[in-house]
Amino acid sequence: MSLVQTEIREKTGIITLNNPKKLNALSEELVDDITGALDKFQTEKIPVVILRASEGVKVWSAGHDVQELPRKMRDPLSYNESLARLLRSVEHYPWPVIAMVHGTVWGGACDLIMTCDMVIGDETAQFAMTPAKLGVPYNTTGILHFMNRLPINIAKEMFFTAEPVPAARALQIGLMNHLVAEDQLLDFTLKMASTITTRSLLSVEVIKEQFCILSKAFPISPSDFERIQGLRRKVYDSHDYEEAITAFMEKRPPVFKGV
Ligand code: YXS
Repeated sequence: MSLVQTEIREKTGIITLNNPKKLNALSEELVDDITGALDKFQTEKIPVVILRASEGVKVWSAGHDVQELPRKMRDPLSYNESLARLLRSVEHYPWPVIAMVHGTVWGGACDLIMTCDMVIGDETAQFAMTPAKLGVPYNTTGILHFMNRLPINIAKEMFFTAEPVPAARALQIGLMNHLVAEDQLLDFTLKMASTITTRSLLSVEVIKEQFCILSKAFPISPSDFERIQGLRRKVYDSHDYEEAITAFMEKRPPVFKGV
């Protein structure tokens, strides 16, 4: 039984996250179902995709499935890990992927939203970037997603406070393209999607790919690359990382020691 529902309306593909009992946490299984749906739409040359959660959910997605994070001494966000694979499949879908948000978005799901090409939400939408709460050394490509989309001071505030950003503020800082009333969200999003389907899809595809290439055009020296790897390892090898994951499982606040 798939954890996503898919449909095609007026040449627009819709992928609905549908694992409410796990608050649409981005488990391996859910990630495989989302990437499978994107592959299917790509084969059918569907020119625009809407990524949404089921009607009326409180939580759009609770982020990475914490139960699937390594407990210690392993990079929780490495290149082949499920979240990274999901973000790349959205990034490399040839045509626009629009995030349609009703409900709260957490951690890796916030990065998923930042990787979608556009974001449209209603007044219930909230976005929280949580690695500092979970003792996680976020990865470089993920931080770049936020740097490309938000002023760096705003991106830092999201990472350092891990506090949810409410819808009006998300619109103001440019995290969301549009903030629309809950009862107009789907129609508004479908209307934008159908406008895109009337444009030259070859041109849209090449422009999207150029945005993707240019947004990663950040020269970094091999020694800086290795320094980042070393810094991140210090975190996922730390007491704080192991304590945060354990505390989450034990439903208690973590006690960080900075080591
Ligand atoms: O008590 P049970 O067994 O029913 O389980 C509870 C929660 O433990 C579980 N759950 C999750 N399980 C795995 N991974 C998750 N991310 C996750 N979130 C929740 O779902 C059951 C119901 O949760 P509960 O009782 O807290 O629901 P609620 O309605 O009171 O609160 C909803 C939330 C989303 C506000 C709350 O569940 C929450 O704060 N969840 C954690 C959100 C979060 O911090 N996500 C980041 C995950 S780590 C990640 O994405 C990256 C690695 S990073 O941190 O680096 O960005």
